[in-house]
Amino acid sequence: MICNGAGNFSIWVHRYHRYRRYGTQLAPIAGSMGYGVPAAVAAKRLEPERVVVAFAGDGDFLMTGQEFATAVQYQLPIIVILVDNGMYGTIRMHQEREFPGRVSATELHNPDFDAYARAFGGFGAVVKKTADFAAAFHAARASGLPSIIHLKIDPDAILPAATLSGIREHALRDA
Ligand SMILES: Cc1ncc(C[n+]2csc(CCOP(=O)(O)OP(=O)(O)O)c2C)c(N)n1
Ligand SMILES: [Mg+2]
Repeated sequence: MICNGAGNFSIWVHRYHRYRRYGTQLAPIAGSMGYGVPAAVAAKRLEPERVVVAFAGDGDFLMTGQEFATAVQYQLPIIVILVDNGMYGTIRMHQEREFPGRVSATELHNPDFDAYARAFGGFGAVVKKTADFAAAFHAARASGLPSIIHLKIDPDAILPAATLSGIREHALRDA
């Protein structure tokens, strides 16, 4: 089961993952941030035999990430894939498009999310290169613990087919 909150990080999931079975997607129609992690906790509690993965942005996770404690308390080995670009990327994208170069209140100063997972009694790993992802995912599954895989991504990678710097350049050209 795949769960997600709201933010540009979720676009990759929706664009590249094909949901093949009923009951495999938990996502907020209203676009509310913070939905994915608590949804994963509930899903794993109801369906303990299934693999439950929550995709979260850094901003998204910080809204309800304390529910990781509930996963540990009830021994629910969810896997959170935390996509960290150091910002509210969606909002920054709109800022660059409408007011190129005028960045306002969209940067985030994040904790060490893999250490956060371990502090709660879960499993945490950092991934900085795509090639390292599979091993981290297998280690998370093998741990049997609630897990956070902390992806440090290039902040310029704002959409599958556009960069933040490209959006800014385009907006400056049109201005
Ligand atoms: C509860 C809530 N507050 C605010 C918003 C508006 N909003 C949509 S996406 C977004 C930023 C998402 O940031 P992040 O989770 O880091 O994902 P990114 O876009 O960087 O991938 C905001 C503030 C929202 N959708 N839901
Ligand atoms: Mg972000």
